Amino acid sequence: MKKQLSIFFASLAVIFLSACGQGDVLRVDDVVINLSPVDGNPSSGYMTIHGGPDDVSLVSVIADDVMRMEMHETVEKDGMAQMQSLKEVPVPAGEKVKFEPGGKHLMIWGVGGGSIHRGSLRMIFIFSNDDRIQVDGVIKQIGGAKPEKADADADASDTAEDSTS
Ligand SMILES: [Cu+2]
Repeated sequence: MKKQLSIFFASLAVIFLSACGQGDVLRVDDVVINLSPVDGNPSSGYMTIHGGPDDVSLVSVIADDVMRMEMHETVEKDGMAQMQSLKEVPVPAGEKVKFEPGGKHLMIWGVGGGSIHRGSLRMIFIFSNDDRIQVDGVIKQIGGAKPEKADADADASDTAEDSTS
């Protein structure tokens, strides 16, 4: 009887250990879209991806309320910053992958007025293992600068309300 019990506990320990190794959950957070202050220019998107139990790749990011969205990376070539589009972004198991200014980023054209008004954009991140993660990205309006409109008209009122961000 005693021997059976210790076998029972031994196998229980194994179960706990393996559960421990799978503690990493593939997820996306801190999704922020910096809305371009200039109409027609692309906005940029940033986020943090947390790798799950397996190596995967981010293969696409989509949203109903945009015209176009691409994954880009800013790289330096001969002292000049250049952007190249990325077909997929590896997300190793248990590791963090950041999209941030000066590095990988989302380039977003034509963010819909409804989303801008709500201040959030519903996005779906699609991974190579068929995981689809829906996240509402926070839309931030860049305070102040509206270079093209500044002297064209006097709509400074709608830039003023977001100048704190
Ligand atoms: Cu870009």
